[in-house]
Amino acid sequence: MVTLHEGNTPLIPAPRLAEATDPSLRIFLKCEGFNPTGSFKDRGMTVAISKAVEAGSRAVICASTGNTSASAAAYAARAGIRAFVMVPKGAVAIGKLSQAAIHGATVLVVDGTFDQALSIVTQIAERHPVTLVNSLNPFRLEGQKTGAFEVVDQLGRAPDYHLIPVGNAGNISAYWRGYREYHRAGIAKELPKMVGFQAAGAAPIVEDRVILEPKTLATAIRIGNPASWGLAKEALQDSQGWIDAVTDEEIVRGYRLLAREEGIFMEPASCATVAGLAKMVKAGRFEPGSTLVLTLTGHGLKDPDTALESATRPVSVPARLDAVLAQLGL
Ligand code: AN7
Repeated sequence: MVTLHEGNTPLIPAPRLAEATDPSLRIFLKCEGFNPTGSFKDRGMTVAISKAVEAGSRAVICASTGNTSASAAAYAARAGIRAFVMVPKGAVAIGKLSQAAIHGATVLVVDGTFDQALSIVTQIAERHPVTLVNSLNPFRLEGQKTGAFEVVDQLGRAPDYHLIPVGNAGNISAYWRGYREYHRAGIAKELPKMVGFQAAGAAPIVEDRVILEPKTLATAIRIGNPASWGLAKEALQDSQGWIDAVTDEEIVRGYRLLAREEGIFMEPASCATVAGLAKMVKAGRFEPGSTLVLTLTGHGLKDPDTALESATRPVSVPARLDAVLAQLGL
């Protein structure tokens, strides 16, 4: 097994989010940004890379909005095999790019979208001796479903609603599979309603059409033609859940709220769930007293640029006591 001891991430209560939205709700945050490479992708990558090595593969390939490439690069390094990653130009957060680079992956920046890159790497993996580690690789979702197992283990039950950001739509599908398996095994008596959120400029499932030029500041979910579209629709239908879109402005509001009120710094795509929480509470979509889990998919340090742009700027001061005190207003 090729592992960096991923998983076992904390499920943290979020009373201030409840206060800010609906105090009757019990809200918990599944902090997937605390995985080894800073995102939930590690749960799937440990399985995908282990199975690739088992099958004798010496190289893996993926297209990525950033986190998959960071995870693939790290696990390939751990396994001693090569990683080729393709990312869209100008649309990947700097932390993710630096991870892929330092782990020794061959990084190709494509002048196009994630969806175009995914189509290219899929064709390459069909014809050449490299293993595709995008979530079209079935072992990825098998690993990612453990997120749902852990939520039930930690909460002692399944939540009433599970809120999750949707990009390529693998994770919502994986969580639903996990919940169903635990339910079938009798470990969870309940099943949650799965509630997905896409960014308004990149909401193909919400709008039920391919988006050729997706746009959002949440670059992780800037995806116009999700690979697991069908599985995600099944998850939404079977769980009696739903999917909605949140604007970049709402995402940034959620991003700041989470960081400032709960002390948890997650990247913008993750905060589509916080934005979605606020929007759905306003729309009266949650039964009062319900238990909610939000998957926070990636760490805030992945994208320091957006953090600085979204917050009060640091202030420069001369190295003098009076000048510092004047700034502090004490
Ligand atoms: C932080 O890295 O697709 O719906 O190439 O990085 O399972 O795709 C990332 C996706 C949510 C969406 N939050 O999950 C990639 C990539 C973060 C992400 C998603 C991603 P899926």
